[in-house]
Amino acid sequence: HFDDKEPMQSYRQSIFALMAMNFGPMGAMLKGEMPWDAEQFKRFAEDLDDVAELDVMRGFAAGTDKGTTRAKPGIWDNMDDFEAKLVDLQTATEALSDAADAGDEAAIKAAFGDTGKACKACHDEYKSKD
Ligand code: ASC
Repeated sequence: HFDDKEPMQSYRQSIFALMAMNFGPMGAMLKGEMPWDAEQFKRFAEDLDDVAELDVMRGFAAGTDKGTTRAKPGIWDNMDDFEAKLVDLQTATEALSDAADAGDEAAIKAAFGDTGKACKACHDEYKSKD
């Protein structure tokens, strides 16, 4: 039957999947698991930032918490903190994209590390491990 929570759950999960699919290859390049390609790296960084700038909060609208995804109920009890962590992520992905454009390896590595920390900060608090 029609479940109006499901579309928003799919929406937010799709956003996070796209984030991971752009973040992952950058990590692989930085670790030497994938050949370094500055143009591709820039593209991943730019797309990651674009995805992070989508209306992520729409995916967490009131009433979309059903306890069947890994999104913890605490999100809906701490919406301001949750949104602040999203803004931190957007700040980090923009800095990473800027660093990729500038092409300085140390700055790229630092900005990539900050982006990973922003992912993790939110996961630690708001994403269930299973
Ligand atoms: C990923 C992914 C995450 C983050 C996180 C970074 O590629 O799927 O959840 O990076 O591990 O700390």
